[in-house]
Order: sequence, then structure tokens, then C-alpha cells
Amino acid sequence: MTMLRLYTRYQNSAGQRVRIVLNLKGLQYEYVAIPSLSSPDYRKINPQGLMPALEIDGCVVTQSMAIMELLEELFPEPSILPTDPVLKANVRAFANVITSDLHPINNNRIRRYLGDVLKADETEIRMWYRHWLSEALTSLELQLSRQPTRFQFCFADRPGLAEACLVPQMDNARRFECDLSAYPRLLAVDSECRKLNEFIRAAPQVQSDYPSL
Ligand SMILES: N[C@@H](CCC(=O)N[C@@H](CS)C(=O)NCC(=O)O)C(=O)O
Repeated sequence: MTMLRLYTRYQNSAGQRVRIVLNLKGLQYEYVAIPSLSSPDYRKINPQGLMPALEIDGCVVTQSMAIMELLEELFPEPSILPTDPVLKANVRAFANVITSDLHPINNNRIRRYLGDVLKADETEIRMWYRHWLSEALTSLELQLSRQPTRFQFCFADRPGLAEACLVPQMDNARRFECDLSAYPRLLAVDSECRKLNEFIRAAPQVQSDYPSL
């Protein structure tokens, strides 16, 4: 049996993606909560000092996309990608808008830099966040509405890679009190996912390190 250990934190969008995929594939894993990214010990696991990292039978893999693709290769059933090559490419394109274009410029370390180094205030940082969020979500909403077939989820009648990226991003946007009403298709998919155990178990508020009141 494969030993899977996920280094993450309750509020870690990229880690939440991986948790969802692990759950969709019915894989058991050990959850290791990372309290401090600056710890030299964590840099030994992920030299980039970012979460998540997945240890798999003693080997460490970083970057959520690489981890999710690896899980798909090692545990192909149930698949998180459609079989049709064009749909498969569409799923990856959808996921990449979030993982390559949006998340890297809106995440914690970027916001910290905007505030600490460039001296942007809270209002300006929120403007930044909301601007790039709106650019990305608008394009994703259009991508879905242009699909010739309407599925229950983004590109299939079951959730996979696209939803594993979308749902944590929607959680993140809600934390920043963003108005999401301009994205009805995304909201519909998000709401379908939130009914599923695989997504519920990956949510920040049910993780063991979620702060108690
Ligand atoms: N592209 C990376 C992004 C990883 C990343 O930025 N993780 C964030 C949390 S979602 C992090 O570790 N942030 C630490 C910080 O901002 O200080 C991936 O997909 O794994």
C-alpha cells in the first residue's frame, strides 16, 4: 500500500485542491499541519517553502498541479479528467487560469509584499485581489457558458480537476468578501460540489488544525 503524507494547513487553497483529489480517488493520507512556513525544517521538505507538499513512499513532490497529475497517473480510477482529448485540454485550461494566472498573483506572499514593501494599504490590497479575481472568474464563466454541452459540473457529470481548483478559489474569494453573483455557472458548480463528502472533508473548517473558538 502506498504511504501518502500531505503537508498542508487548513487555509491553504493549493493544499485544498490536493485534499479534494485525494478524497475523490478514495485515498487515505496522513495530514501534517504546517504551523510555520519559515521553519528551516519545512524547507527541507519543500525548498520553495510553500504548501502543499506530498510525500509518497518517502519521495516528496511539490506544486499542487504536479501532485494532482501524479495522483491521476498512479491511481487512474476514478479519473479526474475526461477521456475526450479536447475536453481534457479544456479542463486543464480552466484549472490553469486559477493555478497559473490567478492564484500566484493573489496569494498571501504577494499581498504581504504589496503591504510590507510597496506600502499599499488594506483597501488597495483588496482592490488588487478583486481586480485579478474578477478578470479570472469572468473568463472562466465565459468558458463554461460557451461549452456546447451543459454538464452537472464543469466539463462532466462528475467532479474532477476543474472543480478541485475552482472550489478552494471560491472559498478564498468569499474570505475576501467578493461579490460572486456575476458568475452563476461557477456558483452552480461550486454549490453542487459542496454537497459532496469529498469536498466537505477537504474544507478548511473541518481540518484538524482549524482554530477552535
Ligand atoms: N503553485 C503552488 C502555490 C503554492 C502556494 O502559493 N501555497 C500558498 C498557500 S495557498 C503558500 O504556501 N503560501 C505561503 C505564503 O504565502 O506565505 C502550488 O500550486 O502548489
